[in-house]
Amino acid sequence: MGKLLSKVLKKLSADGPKRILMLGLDNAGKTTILYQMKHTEDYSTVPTVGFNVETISPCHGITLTVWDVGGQDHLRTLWHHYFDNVDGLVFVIDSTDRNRLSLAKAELKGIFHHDTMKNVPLVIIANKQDRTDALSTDILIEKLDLNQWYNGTFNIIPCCALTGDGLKSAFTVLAKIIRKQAKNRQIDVI
Ligand SMILES: Nc1nc2c(ncn2[C@@H]2O[C@H](COP(=O)(O)OP(=O)(O)O)[C@@H](O)[C@H]2O)c(=O)[nH]1
Ligand SMILES: [Mg+2]
Repeated sequence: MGKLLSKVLKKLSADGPKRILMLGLDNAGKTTILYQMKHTEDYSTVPTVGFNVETISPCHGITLTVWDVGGQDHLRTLWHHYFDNVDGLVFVIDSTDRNRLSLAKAELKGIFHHDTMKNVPLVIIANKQDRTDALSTDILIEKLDLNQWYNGTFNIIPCCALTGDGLKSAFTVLAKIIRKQAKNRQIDVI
């Protein structure tokens, strides 16, 4: 898994460095995903900046910044430091956490209220799909109301962070959207 993921990330940074944010409620599986990233070939850690913010560089040219959203309003004022020049957002959902789906939705919507985040490519990781009580991606789309409020194309990828299943797909999809958007921007300039 590590090598495949590493290849995807390398491709993603081929045309220049990329800043990716990975956000989600606590317990969604973000740290577990980071652990999977640490198995990539030339992983290196960048010193942690801020309070509960983890920043890693899983391969050359990629910076992945991670924090928990939800329930820590005093930290929100710091978010804008990380919302500039973001190339992609990975939002991690615990597919078994029915009680907090509406909170996850509110947090995700809140992120896109920030001006600098409005057109940032989004991939949602529907994590913990190994569990029998996990909701399907179709149900999650419905519960998160994505068709109602999200303007761009969203992608929701079933994953299991414990095994790494689905992570390669998630980052491949993210890379594709980022590349497509960059191309469109070039066309706009021409
Ligand atoms: N069954 C299952 N458990 C998971 C999965 N991903 C994470 N977990 C567990 O969920 C808990 C929270 O994970 P963690 O990565 O710390 O979440 P974070 O708070 O978002 O960083 C831990 O006990 C993980 O072992 C998964 O895909 N399947
Ligand atoms: Mg964590």
